[in-house]
Amino acid sequence: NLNVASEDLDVLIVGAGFSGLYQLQIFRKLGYSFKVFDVAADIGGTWYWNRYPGARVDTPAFIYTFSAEELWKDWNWTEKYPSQQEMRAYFQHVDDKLGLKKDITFNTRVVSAEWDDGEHRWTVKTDNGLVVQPRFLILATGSLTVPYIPAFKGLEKFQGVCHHTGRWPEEGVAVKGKRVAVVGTGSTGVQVIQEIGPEVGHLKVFQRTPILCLPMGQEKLDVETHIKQKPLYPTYFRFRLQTFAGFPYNPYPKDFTSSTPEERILRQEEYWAKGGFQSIGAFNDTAFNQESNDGVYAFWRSKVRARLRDPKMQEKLAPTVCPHPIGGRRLSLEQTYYEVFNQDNVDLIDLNENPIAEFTSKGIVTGDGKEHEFDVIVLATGWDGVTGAMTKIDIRGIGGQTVAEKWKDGVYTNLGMTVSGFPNMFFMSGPQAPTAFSVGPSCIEPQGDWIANVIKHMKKNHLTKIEATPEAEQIWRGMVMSIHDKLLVRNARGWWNGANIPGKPAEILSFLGGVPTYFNRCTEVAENGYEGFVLSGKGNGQA
Ligand code: NA7
Repeated sequence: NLNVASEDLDVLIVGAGFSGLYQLQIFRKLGYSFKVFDVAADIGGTWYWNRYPGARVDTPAFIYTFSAEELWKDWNWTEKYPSQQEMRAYFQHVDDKLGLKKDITFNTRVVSAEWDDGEHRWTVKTDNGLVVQPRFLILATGSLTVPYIPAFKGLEKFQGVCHHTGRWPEEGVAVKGKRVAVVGTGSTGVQVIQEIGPEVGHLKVFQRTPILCLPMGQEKLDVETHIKQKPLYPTYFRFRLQTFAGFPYNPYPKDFTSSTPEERILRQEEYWAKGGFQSIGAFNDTAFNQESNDGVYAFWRSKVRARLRDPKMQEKLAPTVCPHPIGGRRLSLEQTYYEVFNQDNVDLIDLNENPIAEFTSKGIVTGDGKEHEFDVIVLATGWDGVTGAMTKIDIRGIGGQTVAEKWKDGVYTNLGMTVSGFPNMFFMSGPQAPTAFSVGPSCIEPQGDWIANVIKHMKKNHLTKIEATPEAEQIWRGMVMSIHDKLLVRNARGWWNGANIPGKPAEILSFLGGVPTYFNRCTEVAENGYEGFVLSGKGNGQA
């Protein structure tokens, strides 16, 4: 496939993480010509890049995988929530089974893509001089792939070791006994802090917003457990598409506001003991009712405070008033995060009281004028999420407009997979789909199937161009926004709504109507002959 003539290329897939690999094996089975480009040196996407200390999946591994039996029947996870190293071993296993790597061009970054409306093809260029002209362009570029490093004054002056977590060096960084700073307390910061906390000499955590962490409930898994569980895997893989967030469970069906105080306590204690995201003990009304949200928060706060010795730390990490509605920002799973803040050699610097003024050759100066000296600074400052990987590529559709220009004031898509003005371009795990609010692989497979089915339909009917209509985009955007506006998430700010990136329009970037509703709509659109799209064939007019 690597030698296919450019003008005969059916599909270019950008990215070789879960999404790209899923597409690769589909098109290979269909016998279509395709290429896959990835800037990394190996497969795995997110799990290739995120090699910072403590990096770990926080979804139970048995559903955080491809669903094909040939890929799980002789693969056994060692932990319920596996490490990044084990995720990489999993991807290697997938390659051992399917031999995917031989069809991928690594170390190759796609820098531009231009639509040719005469030929009905894209012209795609890479940073190492490749030029290909696929009929279809599939952006499997991931939702958290473009690191965000704030424009800290003097950052370049620091003489010690400083890395963003998403670009951690393969050979690692020695932190034992060192003076270490962690800037940022999202899910990534949590994992780094609990991993390195016990071994560093001194740790200073620079926190702007406290994160709500839940007990992970980590378990070691033995082969017997897998033997018992595997007969149920196919059922779980189907069920994950029937639940709101693609997990193997649904929200509790009762409202907090109509439950008795005893019911509330018993339910919350029962779920807390389970571990995982469900341990927040959310009720049916927690996402939209402030009283329910406050009640769930009060329970969480009491549990976390009980683990912290110092009342000042209690207030910093589990404040009296919830920093944002529960469900408005992503929760995180922890194992020993809070215990780290009981250590004598750990300080928390609240950036709301004492912001970062500048970086110096020795460390970080805070607003109070104090210089904090470090050997290592970890930037756990997040990502230009969901849209960043797409807007970074110079993608020019009809009339030469770029995706970045089109989305300058807000995102427009049809079904969270296509963009009007950008024919024959599909994206996975991107904006206005449920991805950020669900389990990655749960959405990737049906999105991948939907896209492959469109392409199959077009080839079968000798069609060469498909484009979403601007009207369909307006309707889809309206639906995404109207669901969001009913939920308390509207009062939160973070990567879910782009508010973490200066200058990026702050608006919800995900479809929050749930996984089943989303895919039912996608299926309906296909069954109605791709309503909301215009399909045509080169030389044979409108279809
Ligand atoms: P997140 O969740 O976006 O967290 C980034 C953290 O960095 C967060 O605590 C931010 O504070 C902090 N941050 C960002 N900019 C600054 C500046 N300028 N100064 C200080 N602190 C800053 O990214 P993660 O990588 O942790 O997690 C991303 C996802 O990966 C996660 O949700 C899971 O889905 C897996 P803030 O909260 O904005 O006040």
